[in-house]
Amino acid sequence: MNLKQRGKLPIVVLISGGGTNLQSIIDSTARDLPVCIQAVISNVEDAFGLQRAAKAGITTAILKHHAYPDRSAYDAALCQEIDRHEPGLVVLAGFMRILSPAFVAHYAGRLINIHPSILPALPGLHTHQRAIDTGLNEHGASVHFVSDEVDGGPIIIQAQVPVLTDDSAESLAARVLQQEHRIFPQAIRWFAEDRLEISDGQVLLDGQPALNHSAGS
Ligand code: NHR
Ligand code: GAR
Repeated sequence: MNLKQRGKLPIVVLISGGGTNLQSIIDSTARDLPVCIQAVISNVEDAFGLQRAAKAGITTAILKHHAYPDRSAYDAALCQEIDRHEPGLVVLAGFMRILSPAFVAHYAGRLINIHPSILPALPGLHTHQRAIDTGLNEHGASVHFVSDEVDGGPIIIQAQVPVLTDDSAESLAARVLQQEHRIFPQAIRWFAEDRLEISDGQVLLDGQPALNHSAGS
């Protein structure tokens, strides 16, 4: 097991896929992000993000949802695996399974997700294709605290990108991912520095509405 490092917030990262957001967090910790990634857990056996974690010397675990009778059994096992690492923050970085209310309650106020749209627009899956199909001019990404309402929890930071006339879902996703790699480490930094609070369903940064900061860096 990783040793916890002095003054650093222990976090656990959940993934299902390529893990470029995980990589941006790993790279930020190698610079000055004051967190220590205790473990990376995937529900998908061959998620490339697991290789990124292993390369960085981070403990990994695979918990396949198919192996459990239902969502609550899976979530209970996931909870147990996460809690072994005693994280102060749990990060969903491209994790593709909806989490049950019991799971969300267990990590209330210390569970965050990055979602590839400017919420409340386009919750759910396949957001890039939907942005194109709907004819949106602007798309982007949001980091939010996770609540029972999928993609409906309090928003910490957002970033906007233009939708170009010749965009495919892939080209648009690549433009959005560049922004994700900037705003996710930023949100985690604010959390680790204890600068975020939730008040009346809204996120405050240093006591002020956090979304005012989204336009800047
Ligand atoms: N859980 C809760 N309770 N609340 C949220 O806001 C959550 C969550 C779990 C994941 C990420 C979310 C996203 O950013 C997320 C937010 C998966 C689905 C989904 O429909 C929807 C939203 C998100 C992630 N998943 C299918 C399911 O049945 C499975 C899809 C698949 O395996 O490919 O869980 O978009
Ligand atoms: C990211 O775009 C993330 O916002 C999105 O999946 C991608 C994961 O990329 N998340 C969801 O769609 C959650 N349902 P990554 O594995 O390279 O970080």
